Amino acid sequence: AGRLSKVLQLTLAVIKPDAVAHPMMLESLHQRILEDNFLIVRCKDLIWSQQDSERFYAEHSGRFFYQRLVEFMSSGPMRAYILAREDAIHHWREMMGPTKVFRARYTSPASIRAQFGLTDTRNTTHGSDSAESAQREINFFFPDFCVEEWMEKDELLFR
Ligand code: RTP
Ligand code: MG
Repeated sequence: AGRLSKVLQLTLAVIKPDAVAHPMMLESLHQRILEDNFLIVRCKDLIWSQQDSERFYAEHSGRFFYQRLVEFMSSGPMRAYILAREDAIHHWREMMGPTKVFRARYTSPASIRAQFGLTDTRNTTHGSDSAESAQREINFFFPDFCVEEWMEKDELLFR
């Protein structure tokens, strides 16, 4: 019971190349992550090859935006985080706001995409959309990180 019984969840968050290119945007997003009580479990800067990008977004191959998405995501540095928090997956997606920037500005003006997004593709951030995606995406970005092992270390927090 008490505070330790709260259930932590892991999610994968990415600051996309459009936001990393702007130093103040990157700094501001990092601050927002801390202010919203996420624990930063891992953080790294990386650049994708076109192949990495195609592999990560394979589920979208065939969609009209696939080519520009793949090119954009391999166009420059990005930052990936493993974040822990109660309800982390849902909370980070709430913070990002809707995918489409126009919709984000209309329905969630305080969201990250509303404030910093440029277009429906260059929309500043990514976040896992389910526990299954989080597992897959954490493995994709951090192949050395073992979710099970990390959770066992903080057994009290995860039950
Ligand atoms: P994400 O997967 O990045 O968290 O975003 P999401 O679920 O909100 O959006 P999804 O439909 O899965 O699309 C993945 C990413 O593709 C780009 N996109 N461009 N109309 C367009 O130009 C368009 N639509 C989607 C975005 O970068 C989106 O985050
Ligand atoms: Mg998605």
